Amino acid sequence: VTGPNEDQDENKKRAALEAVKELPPSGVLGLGTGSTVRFFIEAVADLVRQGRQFSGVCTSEATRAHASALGIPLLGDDGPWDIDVTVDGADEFDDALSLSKGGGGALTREKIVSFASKRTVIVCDATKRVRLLGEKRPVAIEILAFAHATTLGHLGAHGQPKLRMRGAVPARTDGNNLLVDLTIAPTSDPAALDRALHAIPGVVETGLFVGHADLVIVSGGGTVERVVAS
Ligand code: A5P
Repeated sequence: VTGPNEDQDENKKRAALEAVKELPPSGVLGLGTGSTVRFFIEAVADLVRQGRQFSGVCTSEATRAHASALGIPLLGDDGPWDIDVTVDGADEFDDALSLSKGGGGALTREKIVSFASKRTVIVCDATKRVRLLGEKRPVAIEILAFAHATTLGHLGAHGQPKLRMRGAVPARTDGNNLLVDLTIAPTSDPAALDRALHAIPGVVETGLFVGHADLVIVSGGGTVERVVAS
């Protein structure tokens, strides 16, 4: 039986496996978070079993649990690290390779690890490609729990903010903060929006990644495309 979800999973896997070609012979890898990167982490574990000398820096506790169970040597969370390449997923990307991330709530650690990396490679299926960020998905924002209702009010100047819930209680990040999903008017200037959101006290980090991605590997319609910034 095939269905849309299976196709999407197949595309996620194709993109993730293509990213293996971007790895150095050995070195430090930033390990992203999400359902697409899971396939990449499995491929790295296979390489480690074959004797390749990789160690990983994790962008979430979920990734740490997965990578550690598969036997990938992992570095601690404190840094500093000398990361050769980070491979991560995205919720949306545009032609300039600006990204919207954080659907899984790991945006802050993801941004720190990407910023500390020589290269960042994004892997995704074709549903993540947009003309303007904000077209399909709200922008994820990590905020402090303290005064969160006040922070939500300020975020309201930029769109419709919604506190992310997990059942009856607010969702918590690995840093024990809260998450907001901000529905915005699709933007051609995500850098300006990122700056404006950062100016609000209580905002820890945003899911807008501008100038982070060096390469997006996108799979869909029977092909795997490598997109670099236009
Ligand atoms: C995690 O918080 C996110 O930034 C993920 O990288 C992003 O949501 C992509 O996840 P999927 O690969 O599961 O779509």
